[in-house]
Amino acid sequence: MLFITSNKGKFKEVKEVAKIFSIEIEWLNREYEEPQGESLEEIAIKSAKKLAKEIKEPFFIEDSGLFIESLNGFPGPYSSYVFKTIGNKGIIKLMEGIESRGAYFKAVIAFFDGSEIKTFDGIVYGEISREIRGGGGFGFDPIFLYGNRTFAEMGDEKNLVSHRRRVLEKFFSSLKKQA
Ligand code: ITT
Repeated sequence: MLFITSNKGKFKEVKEVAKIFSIEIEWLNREYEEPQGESLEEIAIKSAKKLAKEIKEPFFIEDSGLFIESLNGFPGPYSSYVFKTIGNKGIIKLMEGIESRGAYFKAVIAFFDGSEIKTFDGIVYGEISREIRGGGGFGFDPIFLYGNRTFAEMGDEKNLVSHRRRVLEKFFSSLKKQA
């Protein structure tokens, strides 16, 4: 199964979960333009439709975001841009003095089966930490607390509970049912 992403950390996690389901993943390391949209679903579907014009075999993409509850879901669908601009330090700064720190990661998969596009989602709840912690993972992992550790401190354990793990379980189970 072809997985299109420019994010190496994502690919690594997807490959590990795929192994459990005995699914072989082929990585197409390609950056595609993400259209703006209200939701991750909308963005993922639009991106998959565009890619399906060129790529005729089945593939999937995965769009994720960090949603901070006291910031009304920011950065959400803008996570990639916000990570590149203000990064983890910027988020910690934005959250200074805010006591309510609830946040979640959401991942949406858009799967093109050769004729149609289907979507799946996965969510994990946690909190925004007060400082950057841990050397593992990628992206916002060093500021996302799951229990008393950040995802960046959890090593391989992140991949047992993450939004990505959850969306992949739904997606891979549906593939197995069809096979
Ligand atoms: P592709 O679109 O090429 O797959 P991307 O890095 O642009 O790669 P997203 O748009 O889905 O991926 O990701 C939005 C942002 O959220 C980006 O800055 C990621 O680093 C971050 N992110 C996604 N999944 C994450 C995770 O599991 N842990 C921490 N940060 C994550």
